[in-house]
Amino acid sequence: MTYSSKPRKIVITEALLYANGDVHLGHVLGCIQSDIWARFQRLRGHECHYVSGSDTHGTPIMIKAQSLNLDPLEMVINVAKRQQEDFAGFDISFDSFEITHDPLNQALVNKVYEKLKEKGDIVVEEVEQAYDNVKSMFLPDRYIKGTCPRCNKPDQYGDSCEACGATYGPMELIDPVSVLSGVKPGVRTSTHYFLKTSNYTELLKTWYKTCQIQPEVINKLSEWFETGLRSWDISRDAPYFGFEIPDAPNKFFYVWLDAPVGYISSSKSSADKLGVDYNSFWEKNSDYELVQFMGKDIAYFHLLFWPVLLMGGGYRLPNRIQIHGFLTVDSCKMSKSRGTFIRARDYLNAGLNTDCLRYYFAAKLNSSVKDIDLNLQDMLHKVNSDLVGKIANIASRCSTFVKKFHNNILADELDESALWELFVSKSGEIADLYERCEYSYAMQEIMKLTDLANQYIDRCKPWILAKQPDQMRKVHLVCTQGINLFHICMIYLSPVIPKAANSAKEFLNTESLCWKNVEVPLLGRQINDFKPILSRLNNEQLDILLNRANCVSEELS
Ligand code: B3M
Ligand code: ZN
Repeated sequence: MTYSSKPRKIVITEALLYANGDVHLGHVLGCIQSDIWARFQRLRGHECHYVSGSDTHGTPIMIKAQSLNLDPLEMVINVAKRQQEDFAGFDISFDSFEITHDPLNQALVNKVYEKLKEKGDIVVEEVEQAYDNVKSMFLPDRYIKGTCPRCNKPDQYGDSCEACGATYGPMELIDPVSVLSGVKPGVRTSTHYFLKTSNYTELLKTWYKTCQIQPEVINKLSEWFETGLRSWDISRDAPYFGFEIPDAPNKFFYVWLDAPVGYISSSKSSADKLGVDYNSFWEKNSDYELVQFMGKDIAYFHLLFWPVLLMGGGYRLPNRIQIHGFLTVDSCKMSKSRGTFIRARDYLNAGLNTDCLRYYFAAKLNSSVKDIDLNLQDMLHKVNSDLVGKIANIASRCSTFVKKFHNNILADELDESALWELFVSKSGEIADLYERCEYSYAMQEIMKLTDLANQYIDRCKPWILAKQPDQMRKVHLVCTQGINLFHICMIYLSPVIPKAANSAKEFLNTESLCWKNVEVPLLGRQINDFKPILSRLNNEQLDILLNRANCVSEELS
């Protein structure tokens, strides 16, 4: 795909987080990926609406609220607020962040449902389901545990065995018990509402051809289609925290129906801020691009069910689905018992600079769905060597002389314009890497430039020239050149390290680090005193972080 340089209009979504727990670094990874993309597009001058929110419905949320003796709505509002603060701590620049338990969302969900019904896409069927007689509720598979019927491993969930991988129905477990009451569930019949996704098989296949989807994911899609699309159960019986189905008292929409519609309702607040109509994002033939970011575990919902809701509801379809892998810590799944379950808050409260994690993730992220590993020692090394040792070093080496001999005024020409032009010429290539979410390659290209800049300063040795009175003009030109190379590198890096980019902006005394300023040299102008744009990470900070993560494991276990 090629992109013209003319202004684009883009709606960017990040998956909505369940409102039943704290944000952890795995969630932060996903948001950093989409945030870098959103910041990059804004920097390029495009109109962006970066939308997310809290997914507030479903059985786990209802149960959690009960266990805390809270009204579920009160709980989710509090959790969503905390989540929003955590994301803000990592400079995730959402333009909209709303909860799905919202009147507009309910109205939109009802509208989609009515349209599907009119089209004959909803069917009603009797379903047998496990029932907890003590709690008086139907039990989702995950709320039933028992011994695996195949390998006899005890304490397995009602849908699959973690030991042997067998899949089965919950009542096939040996000695099944309800996780909620501890008693053996009964079986009851109930009427459920199903969405016939198979009515959309051909339309889905046509959409896959035009939507930008990673090749690994396309392969997965063919697997799903091999057996044909099964109808999707979109109703749940009371008690349930969600939206009641309008023509079916005591039946609720399954959380996965109203959650993605939450992208639409949440986008309204971003649209309002710019004085545009959010309907224009979602109508057929919309002139907005729709790019959706998410983790690999929910690709299924976004590629099979969500587009059916959009088509059924008369909306446009996404142009691009960008899927990322999970976060591992020291090559293992994050684990509370190992103390590697790191919450966003642990990181923030340990006082670590968030640009460090953002840069570390960017240096590892590319457009594949492979998992990303966090190793704190590796992060320390990478951040100290690249951000402090390379990028900040350029500015700190040159700024001293500009301050001491020239009152912080830059020279009116560059020392080596060819080198400056080389930096400028990388703009297209680096932009293309950001566009394609190949951040790790973008970081490599930028770091090659910082190496060239440092080699240039090493070669010119302004600290030696500065001792020779007849070389003062040369010192001025060399340092002006170095500061200009720093300026370009900081523009290239600013989607990734916004805090450092802000300090750089102050130092360079420039209004903005927008992308097109790469081509505008800073000459003959006043700059400010240099302050470190980022300090080194040290082992004490990492120890504080790990201690906090360990405390969380104890609190939770
Ligand atoms: N809340 C699952 C998750 O948090 C779900 C995503 C909804 S996106 C519409 O991973
Ligand atoms: Zn088993």
